[in-house]
Amino acid sequence: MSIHILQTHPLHESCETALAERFIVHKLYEATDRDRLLTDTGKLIRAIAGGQVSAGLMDRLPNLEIIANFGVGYDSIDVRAAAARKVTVTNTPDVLNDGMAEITIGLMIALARRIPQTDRYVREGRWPAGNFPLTHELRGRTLGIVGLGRIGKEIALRAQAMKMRVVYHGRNRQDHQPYVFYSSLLDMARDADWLVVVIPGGAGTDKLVSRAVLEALGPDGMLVNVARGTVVDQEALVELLQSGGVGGAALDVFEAEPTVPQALWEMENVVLSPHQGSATYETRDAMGALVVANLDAHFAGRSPLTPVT
Ligand code: 8YV
Repeated sequence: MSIHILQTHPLHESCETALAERFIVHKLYEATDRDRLLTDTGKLIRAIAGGQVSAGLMDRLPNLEIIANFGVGYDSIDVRAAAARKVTVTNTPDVLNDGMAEITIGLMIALARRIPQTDRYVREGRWPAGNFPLTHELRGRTLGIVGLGRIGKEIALRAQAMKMRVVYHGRNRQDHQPYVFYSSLLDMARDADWLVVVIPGGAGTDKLVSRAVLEALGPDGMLVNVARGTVVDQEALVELLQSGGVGGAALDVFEAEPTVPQALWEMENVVLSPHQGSATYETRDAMGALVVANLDAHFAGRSPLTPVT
């Protein structure tokens, strides 16, 4: 029996190949007339591969059983609407922890040592006229991790290799973690030199890193966001970076991707990255394999490997 699935956006190549071997795949994002595609095939669709799934889209798919998201963050899926319709949602946790932690430390070093700027300095032929200004180290600084989850813990390990002191804020104290816990994000921002944001996006965390938190981080403080743009008050961040209220920022995510505020392009105390956290062959292959494994398990009558609830 052939199973029809809907793919909502482009996926990593190895994932698309594996899906095509198993299922009849309808690509919503390639349809010139999406409404027509949903009218013609909506009743056949039993699974979605990918995110960006609203309640309205689910309404067009009366036989939908499972949404297999390509990503650990599933804030682009209306999970409440899915639960109400008894539709399973899966994500791709763990397989991206190392890749995410590597880019986070990379962004921190890039920001502290001004690596993009020094590269430009050499390419622009400015070195013969004088040395690049001195920079700062990570060693000895306090890193406040906002969200000590699976990825946060990998970042904490690597930050200690940089000889940093690690503290964290989250919903709960984690008894078996060796790092100091702050129940107040504001207090942690005040005490930390670096804030790394690695919490899930969505309504519950919208602008959690508020103007007040950024002001508490202060003129010597550095912000790194590898989570979601929505988690930080981006407008306040831009203003504080401009005025010197915050020392610097390394940003992999933005409020309205792929749009990055022009003001940030012009700042020397900022490192910009186009949502590269999981963007390696190793991690994307593993994420794709997990999407497929979740669908395989579901259609074989077993529980999916990584349901979100
Ligand atoms: C990807 C991500 O950029 O896992 C997540 O939550 O944001 C990233 O891994 C994204 O899912 C790719 O589509």
